[in-house]
Amino acid sequence: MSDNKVTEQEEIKGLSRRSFIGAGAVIGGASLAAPVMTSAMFSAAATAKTKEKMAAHASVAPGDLDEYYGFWSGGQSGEVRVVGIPSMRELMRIPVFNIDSATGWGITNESKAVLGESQRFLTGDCHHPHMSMTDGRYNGKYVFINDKANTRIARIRCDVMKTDKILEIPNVQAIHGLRTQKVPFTKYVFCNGEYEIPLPNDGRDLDNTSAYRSMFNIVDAEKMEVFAQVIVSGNLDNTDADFDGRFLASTSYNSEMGVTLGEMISAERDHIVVFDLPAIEKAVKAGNFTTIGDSKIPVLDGTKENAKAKLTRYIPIPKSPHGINTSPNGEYFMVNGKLSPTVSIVSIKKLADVFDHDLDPRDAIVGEPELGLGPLHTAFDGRGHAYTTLFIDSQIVKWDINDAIASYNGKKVNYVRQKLDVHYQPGHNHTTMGETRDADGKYLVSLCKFSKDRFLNVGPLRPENDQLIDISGDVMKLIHDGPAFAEPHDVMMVHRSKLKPSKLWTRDDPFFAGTVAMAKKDGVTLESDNKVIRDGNKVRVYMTSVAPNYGMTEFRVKEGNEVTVVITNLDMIEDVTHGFCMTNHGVQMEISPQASASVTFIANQPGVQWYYCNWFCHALHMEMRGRMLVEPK
Ligand code: K7E
Ligand code: CUA
Repeated sequence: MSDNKVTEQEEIKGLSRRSFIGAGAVIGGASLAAPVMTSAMFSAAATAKTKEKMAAHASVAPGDLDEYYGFWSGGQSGEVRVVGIPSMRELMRIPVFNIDSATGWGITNESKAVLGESQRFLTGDCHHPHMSMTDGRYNGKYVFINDKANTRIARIRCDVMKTDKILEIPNVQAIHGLRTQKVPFTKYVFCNGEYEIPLPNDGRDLDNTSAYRSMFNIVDAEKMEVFAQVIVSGNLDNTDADFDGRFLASTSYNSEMGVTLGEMISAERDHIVVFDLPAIEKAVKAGNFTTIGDSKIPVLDGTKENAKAKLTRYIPIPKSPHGINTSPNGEYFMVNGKLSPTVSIVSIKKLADVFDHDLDPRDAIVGEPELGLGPLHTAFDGRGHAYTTLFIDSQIVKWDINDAIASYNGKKVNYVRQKLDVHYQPGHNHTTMGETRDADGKYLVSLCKFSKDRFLNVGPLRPENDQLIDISGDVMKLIHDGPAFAEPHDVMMVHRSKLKPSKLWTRDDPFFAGTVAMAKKDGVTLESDNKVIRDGNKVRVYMTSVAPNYGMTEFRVKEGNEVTVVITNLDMIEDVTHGFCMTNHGVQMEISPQASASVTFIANQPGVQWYYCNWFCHALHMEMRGRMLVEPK
């Protein structure tokens, strides 16, 4: 709609707005009533000086620390990344659903214990990282993330920034939307099964699509076990929780339960499903549930047809909604229209009347501002503004929530405050602390799906572009382009005061408790012993490491032995991480200060096999190596 207008940012780049893929065709003809102010109307023509000023704003000087931790979904890479805000410097990668050559994730015995049965999967598709909360505020304890590819969720411990639990969710397919309970604390993690399947999905009803179902999943956050599953009408996409501890709401883009694209977008309206958590807990407690196949998980009927159970309510929403976001004042669920140019504002207060006093569900909608083409996700600044990504328009639209509600009530008022071009096609956006009571309105990140011409060409596969936007003033300002590999989808940003990561491991950490127990059985003291234990065909090699030495520079095994190498890093100095790599065996791992790590492999090649430290630790790091002597059979 502002195709011929030049915004401040584009003037800076000396570019005019690019037209992009013809996605507009999907909803061609949608009219947009809201008058629009572009950035250009807010500021004088941009100059090189403005550009300099903006760059200065985004930079954090060498040696200075960022103000926020960003937890970035790693998309199809299956990992989570920690990024400093506002520098956008990548600080760490936390392997979750992937195999990681640097840390040995998926290779070490400790990580395999976390992966459990699900280590048979080598892939992951992460979308939604969300931190645990207490009273609607981040508590710095865990970050949870979904795996759409293999129907799992994982938990990351924020003290050591390692994944400590992975859970496969049965009876559903493709976990997509995920949120943590905000109030009173994160007792549960909520996640949506996106694709509809027969229940149980054991070969029955292959062609009987009317028997397919999606389910909402409630997971105990401490135990990492499924507490209950709720069958719904339609499918489930994204979800969010209220600030009262009562309602959850999920979007459904396929209420038709179609199996082809045409069928999925045939109805004029889809819906959101609102779940009443205390009612669900009560039903489970009362034993009012069934189970599916040999799974013992309580399954509740929350379909439209079972309205009398009062577990759920369905609110009609324009066709194919996508993201859903709770405003940080706890008043509204914002339902992003995707195929509709609107966001539907659902009053959470009125939801109580829908459940308790049979108010018409559609009456819970108190606003439906028209914002632009392809609204996908909304973020907040804590000052009454909402920021919605417009996928098709390639813009972030900033709008005033109260004015949008007033406009819905017939008042002539312009609720759109600004539209800022982003590059290009944004999916999620997220503001600093914006999903909590502490929303501080400082920065917004726009996760753009396409970077096209923003960076040097790196071949047909391009990076995404995660753009940093300063939202602290009246006008949004784009201050940084951040190329990122493998579609992040979503991100959450938490003030650094909320997190206190450890500098060293503590020796009693549960992460390597299994290894400690194994050593104890072998009569080995990990902190001092360098010992080989022979147990039939199995050989366990225990050694210490202190830069630049391994406690053992050779050990002897027989061809075909199953060898477990356990290393305990005795270094007490921050950042002195050692590694262990057995050449030609596909084996390597990280051992950070005061940690124990272990790896098991078959000594299948007779001869001299050198092992070495593969994390640079000391001037004599190259010399930190030893020999595995393998006697032929
Ligand atoms: Cu919009 Cu998976 Cu949150 Cu992608 S989802 S954008
Ligand atoms: Cu130890 Cu490099």
